[in-house]
Amino acid sequence: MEHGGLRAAIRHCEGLCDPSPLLGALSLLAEPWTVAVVGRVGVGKSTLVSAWSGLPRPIGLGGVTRALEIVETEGMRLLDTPGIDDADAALLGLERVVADADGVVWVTDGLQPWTATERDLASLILVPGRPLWIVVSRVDIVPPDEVPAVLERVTTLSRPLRPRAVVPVDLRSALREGRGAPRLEPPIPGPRRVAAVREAVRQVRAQLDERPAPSSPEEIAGIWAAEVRDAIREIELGVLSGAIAHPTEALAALGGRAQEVLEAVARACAPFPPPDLPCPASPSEPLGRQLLGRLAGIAGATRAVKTEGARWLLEGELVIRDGWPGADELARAVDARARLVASLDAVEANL
Ligand SMILES: Nc1nc2c(ncn2[C@@H]2O[C@H](COP(=O)(O)OP(=O)(O)O)[C@@H](O)[C@H]2O)c(=O)[nH]1
Ligand SMILES: [Mg+2]
Repeated sequence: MEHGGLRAAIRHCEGLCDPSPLLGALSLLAEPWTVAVVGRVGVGKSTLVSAWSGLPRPIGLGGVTRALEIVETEGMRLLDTPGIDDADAALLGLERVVADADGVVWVTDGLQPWTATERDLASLILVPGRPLWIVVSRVDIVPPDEVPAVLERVTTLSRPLRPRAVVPVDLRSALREGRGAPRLEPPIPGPRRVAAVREAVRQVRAQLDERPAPSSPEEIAGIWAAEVRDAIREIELGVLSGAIAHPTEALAALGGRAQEVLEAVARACAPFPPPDLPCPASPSEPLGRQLLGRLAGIAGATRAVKTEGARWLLEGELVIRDGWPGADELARAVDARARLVASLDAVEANL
């Protein structure tokens, strides 16, 4: 798998969250691709492992593989398994091996292709979704005109297992002539690794969810405007309903809503300090007194809240727009978080 996406996500965790789940996933991806080579006794499993790795393996009579053997070869870990003629023993030992592998190569003998035992065992042992290749060995000693029928049989009978390929091979000559075995398609992450990476991404997202995202300076401006307009509307309704009857009361009521508005903005900025926003003029301030001097009655009350509300809104917008001391830091934090989320999305999209 391409590790670049994960590396970028790990970089973007800096200052935001703990990258260790992603580091764990990265080291899992760097582990050699583990392929379990399974099949009946004497079908050519050890010969295949040998041809693949270039390392001699005990094969044939007297060379029966009795226990699982691990052969490391360029980025791959090949698991040469004992044959599976004894179904019970096979189930005990192989199920675990296959479950932990990234992929499975099932070797079937071209002279006895896909026997009933193989069919039963395959359906018991193979994990759905685990990449599977079927290698048909000994095609060199199958009469040439029978080869297509042999491959057809294996392909048809193994179809429910959805192998990635059915590959005919002459392993003996491959080994003798040092040609190596046919290469399987390039390793892909495989379900085991995909699940681990998804889980790591989930854990990092959960960390982010625990800390609410700060809003961007543009969003802060939006929140400010909405909150101030809400306060103005509420007091206008108070005037309409008769609860507020004088300009002085209206102005005092607007001032009474200021704390709530400032707190809403501060919450949106957290954990960064909010801008130093203004409050509406109170009836006792010169600005308030000046406004009230010109207004009276219910119409005056509406006028007072509209006028002072508009001034308050605009003044706050100027403070936010001109940038307050913490604005850059807040904008950087918002960007950093967006970059991390985008890189987590990219990691998942690449699986
Ligand atoms: N002619 C021929 N013989 C093969 C082929 N693959 C394996 N053999 C022979 O089959 C015998 C059993 O092979 P081995 O790899 O030990 O089988 P395993 O029990 O599945 O590990 C050996 O004598 C191999 O040389 C093949 O493709 N063609
Ligand atoms: Mg063997």
